[in-house]
Amino acid sequence: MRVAVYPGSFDPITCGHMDIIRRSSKIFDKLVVAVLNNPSKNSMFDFAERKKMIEEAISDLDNVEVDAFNGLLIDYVSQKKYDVIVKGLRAISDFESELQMASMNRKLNSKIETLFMMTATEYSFLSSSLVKEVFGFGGNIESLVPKNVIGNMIEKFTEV
Ligand code: COD
Repeated sequence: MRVAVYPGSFDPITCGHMDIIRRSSKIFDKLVVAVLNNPSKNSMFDFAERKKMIEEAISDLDNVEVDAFNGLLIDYVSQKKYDVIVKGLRAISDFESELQMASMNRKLNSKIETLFMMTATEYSFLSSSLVKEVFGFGGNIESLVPKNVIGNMIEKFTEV
């Protein structure tokens, strides 16, 4: 069984992330969405909130599950005996840092490959940070995040 890991902060999960999840889940037997649980990282949603939003968004996908990791991604993937890391690529700007991370991960464990999936054109501009910024200034994010995320955003912004 080929298991792929799609790691990220997902603060919050966006339609760009969901596109990569849906497409890569068709290629592998199982896809694990691995959420970085790093309390020192300044995220808007805490780990439990980010994980719950993903679980709700993927509920129709049978071979996708959500897990947590901290520390080095490559250690997590090796310990779990997973096969492949999947990453999304939006633009040339992503390429440099993703190449650096993939090369470092390969140096640390040459058995685990990183596969890149090009973003769908309609999400090529989309990031969690922009979603938060647009929403914070009253912009419409309905086509940018899964439906269940909107309620969480409203809650978060009214509690601030
Ligand atoms: N379309 C397609 N893909 C997208 C989109 C979009 N619109 N938006 C984001 N993505 C991709 C990103 O390119 C990334 O592959 C993934 O989705 C997750 O995105 P984010 O923004 O939620 O997550 P990041 O980029 O903050 O996650 C970085 C990691 C957590 C993967 C990284 O920091 C990491 O591996 N940390 C663990 C520590 C470690 O191992 N460090 C050494 C690395 S060599």
